[in-house]
Amino acid sequence: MKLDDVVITRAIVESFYKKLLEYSDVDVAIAGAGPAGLCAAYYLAREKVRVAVFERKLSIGGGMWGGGMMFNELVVGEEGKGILDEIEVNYKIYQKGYYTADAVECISTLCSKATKAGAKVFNLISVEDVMLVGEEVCGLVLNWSAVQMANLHVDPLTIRAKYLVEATGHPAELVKIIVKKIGPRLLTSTGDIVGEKPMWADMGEKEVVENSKEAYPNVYVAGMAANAVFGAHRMGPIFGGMLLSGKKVSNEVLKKLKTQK
Ligand code: 48H
Repeated sequence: MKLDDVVITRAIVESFYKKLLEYSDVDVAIAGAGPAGLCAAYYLAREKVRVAVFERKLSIGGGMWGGGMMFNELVVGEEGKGILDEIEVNYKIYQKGYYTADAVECISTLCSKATKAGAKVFNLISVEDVMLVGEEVCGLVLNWSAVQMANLHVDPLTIRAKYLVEATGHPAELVKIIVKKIGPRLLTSTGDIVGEKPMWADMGEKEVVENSKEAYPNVYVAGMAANAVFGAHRMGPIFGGMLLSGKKVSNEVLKKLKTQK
């Protein structure tokens, strides 16, 4: 059969816009497709929650590709290993309580699980603001990353979500926007972003799971953003906490969604 170039164009444009329209009003919108954001997306989508993930970069996976200092192997502890079992990622025991997994297998599997469960990942799109109606944060304001990179004056578009998940990593960009625009009214000890503390793997891994919770009404924090917002340690290239954090936030949001019904 002869291929028509214009049919190819129409197929892409029509299917992308259909997808964007379908996901312009969702249950959960996640900012950032690193390990925490993707893991949250998987566990939510698995429960038939409508979830969209917006990722600034061309590639998903955030800081996971590089393992530790570009050695693309990950370490997970005992609890993190449970998630690798659930998502069917291979790992090897290094010594008791320390497991290693291939970073590329882990990201590609996480992404495959999340998207096949129904989560939609929109890459090349940056979250630049939140939608606030009255006192309620109820959506994300989005623009093409290319617009931001070229510093073009182009107005964004907005999508609605019942709940937002901040998973933008160390910079906690989404919560920073909330503090800048709404004021220091977070559910933290100071009301403001408390800030990330120095490296301490054992403590950081535990804290990141504890801190994965609501940080502003309807806004949940996951991954490194959770430790930045609530003020806790970094943990370096051990990734179990990121996965457990994504799962914990998905459970918190699922509870909220159930009480709404
Ligand atoms: C859209 C955005 C925006 C935006 C950023 O950095 P990540 O991998 O984040 P986590 O929390 O899932 O994982 C953290 C981990 O990678 C890490 O850095 C660790 C464990 N560090 C420990 C240590 O001690 O250093 O992913 C965040 C994603 C990235 O892909 C960004 O491009 C994306 O979010 N992002 N997407 N709009 N405004 N800001």
